[in-house]
Amino acid sequence: MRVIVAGGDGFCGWPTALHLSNQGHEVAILDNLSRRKIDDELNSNSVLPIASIEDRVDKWKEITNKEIHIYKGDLNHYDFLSMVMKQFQPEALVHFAEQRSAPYSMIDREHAVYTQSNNVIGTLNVLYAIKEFAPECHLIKLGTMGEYGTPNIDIEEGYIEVEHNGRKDIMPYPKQPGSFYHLSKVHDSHNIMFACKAWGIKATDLNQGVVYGLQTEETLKDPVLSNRLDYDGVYGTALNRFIIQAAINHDITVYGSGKQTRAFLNIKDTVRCVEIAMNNPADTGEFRVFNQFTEYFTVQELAEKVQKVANSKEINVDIKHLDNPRVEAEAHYYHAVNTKLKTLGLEPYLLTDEVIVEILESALAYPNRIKKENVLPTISWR
Ligand code: NAD
Ligand code: USQ
Repeated sequence: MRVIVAGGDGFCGWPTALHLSNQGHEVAILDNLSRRKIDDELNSNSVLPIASIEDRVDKWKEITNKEIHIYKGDLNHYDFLSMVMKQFQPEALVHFAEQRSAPYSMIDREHAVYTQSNNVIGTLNVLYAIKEFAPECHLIKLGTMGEYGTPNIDIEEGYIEVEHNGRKDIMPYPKQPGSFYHLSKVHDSHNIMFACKAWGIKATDLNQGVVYGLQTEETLKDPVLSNRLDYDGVYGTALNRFIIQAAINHDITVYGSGKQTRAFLNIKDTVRCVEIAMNNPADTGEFRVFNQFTEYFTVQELAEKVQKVANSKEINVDIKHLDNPRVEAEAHYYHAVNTKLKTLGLEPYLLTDEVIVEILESALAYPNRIKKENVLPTISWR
């Protein structure tokens, strides 16, 4: 299949581009490299050094003889996007290309506006570009489990049957997101659902949980292919961040009580979920939603798992409960359905001590790249 991976220079997008290329698909990466510029803005970095997009793709060609095309540019520039769609004629478009940090979106008005305009207008452009230049193209869009929030009832996969005043209907599941970033995903979902209905577009919204891990089978083939590993208070996410904190003997930063429950998956499963969605496309006009996660944990449970594994490696690390910089429920019900991807064949890699050791050892190899001043959270929701 001819597939565009938008956001293919990022943490999820790069390993996905390699995986799809390895499966024999013809892959083009579209990316404006904004994430590398945000690293500069925040004076932050990936724990493992990452090669330029050109060097990454050249190395892949050298090792596998498979070509990945690069389109450097912005989804918000419609002329650029139109050119790419006309030239490449994709059968699938995997859309990772958004500003994905909740704390970044909460810095101030400018960062909230940037996040929502980048994400919402970018996706709107993608919808128009599919309609205009590749109407058969299947859109595989990365959404987030955080769109649902933490309701006091079970979370279904995108839709729920509602009975009201004696009548029944299947409705989109209610959304109660917890940041301007998570809200941008909700706005995207609404726009995509409408475009499917109005124009007959085929779309799958992958409501992904928090991704942990680092490498995949493909990124391990050479250090130049290495994935990025975020740890800072803005882009670092719960489990990876805790492991990197342990690697530098920093207290593990649990926000508030740590009873918050979130859905998680390994990056190795991210790439397979996208492949599964691509190989089993939505129907014409269908807006399909998959909950893309494999397990859920409280933040405290993750901190304790990391502490235990670190202790086994003779690293002593404390768990510290910080005042929660976010506005979120800390004690809540959480039960979410995730059957659709498993029904289509996903066999999850679950979280084991070995997985934690693998990430820990990667971080221990680069202690001097971790900037201690970037570890504590500095952005408040209030
Ligand atoms: P990332 O920041 O590492 O990668 C995003 C990539 O998109 C970057 O390379 C960036 O340069 C590019 N990009 C951003 N805006 C763009 C634009 N307007 N035009 C072109 N390129 C643009 O993020 P990630 O962790 O790889 O996340 C990828 C997607 O998956 C995001 O949509 C995110 O919301 C979603 N997601 C991520 C996680 C996670 O834990 N990382 C969990 C759930 C969902
Ligand atoms: N948390 C801590 N300590 C930390 C960091 C986070 O206790 O040092 C807590 C947060 O308060 C929150 C939970 O861990 O309750 C998850 O936070 P996170 O930073 O790991 O993840 P989040 O902000 O939700 O965002 C990440 C990705 C985002 C993706 C989302 C999936 O950055 O792109 O959409 O995970 S989900 O959470 O399912 O919406």
